[in-house]
Amino acid sequence: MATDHDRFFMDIAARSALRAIGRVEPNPMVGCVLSREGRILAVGHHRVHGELHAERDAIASCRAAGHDPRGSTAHVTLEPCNGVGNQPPCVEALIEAGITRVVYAVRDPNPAKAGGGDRLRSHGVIVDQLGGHPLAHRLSAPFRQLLSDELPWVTAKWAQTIDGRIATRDGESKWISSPAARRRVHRFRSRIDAVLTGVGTVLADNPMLTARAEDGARRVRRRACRVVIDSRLSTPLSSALVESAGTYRTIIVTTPGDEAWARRRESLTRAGIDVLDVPPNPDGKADLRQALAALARQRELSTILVEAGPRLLGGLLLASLVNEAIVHLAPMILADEHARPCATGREAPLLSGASRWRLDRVKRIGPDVELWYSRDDRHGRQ
Ligand code: AOF
Ligand code: ZN
Repeated sequence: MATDHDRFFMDIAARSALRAIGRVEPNPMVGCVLSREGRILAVGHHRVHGELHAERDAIASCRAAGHDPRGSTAHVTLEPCNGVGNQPPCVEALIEAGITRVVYAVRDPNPAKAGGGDRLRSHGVIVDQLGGHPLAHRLSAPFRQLLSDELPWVTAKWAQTIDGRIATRDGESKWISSPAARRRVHRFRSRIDAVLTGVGTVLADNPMLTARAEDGARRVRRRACRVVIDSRLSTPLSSALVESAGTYRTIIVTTPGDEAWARRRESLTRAGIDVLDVPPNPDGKADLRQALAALARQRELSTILVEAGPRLLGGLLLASLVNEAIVHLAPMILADEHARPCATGREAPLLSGASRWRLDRVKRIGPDVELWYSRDDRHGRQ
């Protein structure tokens, strides 16, 4: 039976795991706490893709601190693995180390690694599952979605005024959020596989979409690939994105068109753009679900940050393709009904037609507020 103590140790394991965000994907982030008689002996996590798993990391630091892990309890955010991959099975490490009880939060959905709980039990280890731990769930949610739906984990980000607008009626949006909030966005970009936007944003803002470590102190971890959804291939060869395609990997997702389209495709390819063709939707535009599936399957992009205008974001939201939203709320009011909202694309006369989101985190950043939401699937997908 899992207790309040178990929840406390699991919190620590989960927060430790989160430190590796952007370094282990597409695999799950995993954390592990070793304790004995309620006292922590060691904390470990899976730090880098393909390297030591959380359990072995915790056991190693336990020994390095001069403690014998024998007779201790392991709290792990994911069921310990039971199969060989880049790493040997964690169940063997736990048994060899003499761990007597294992508490895990989420079952390992990976068929090649599953069954760790039962294997431990067959060796006399007490095994409990601690359910309902949102952060532990979040750590492996992108991995589970990739396995089950073959879709990347999509986070949408936008900055809005108090009255919910992301730009003026003329499209002016520089700047709604403060420099501190924008620096956070740049840091976030260094933790994901791709930044995705629409051709509308490219034409309006001519963005670079790169991860600048603006504070200079923090090392950029991943260089997010830039992705533009551009069904007709209207991205100008003179855009900042195309001109820097030799330096920063850039993908344009499109759908097959006429001869002029084919010529533009050729020029973009020559300019160093990776052009990805996907089938059209009924409106003749690149189908968004197919686009994301192709980015995951053919380009191995498993985490995507969307920084797009209202139509593309609306399209992704309406197709239930957005998992999380990060909203920067700035102390400004436009009070103009033609100012741009974050998402458009349908008529929703009834509140019952609204999709539901859960507020996971609130953080004050200078004059702004950062809000983290995740899609609440308990109310059904919308
Ligand atoms: C654990 N503890 O810390 C992690 C686990 O290629 P490998 O060997 O690194 O295996 C990756 C798979 O192992 C991953 O997809 C997931 O099923 C599991 N991750 N398991 O017991 C860990 N990171
Ligand atoms: Zn493992």
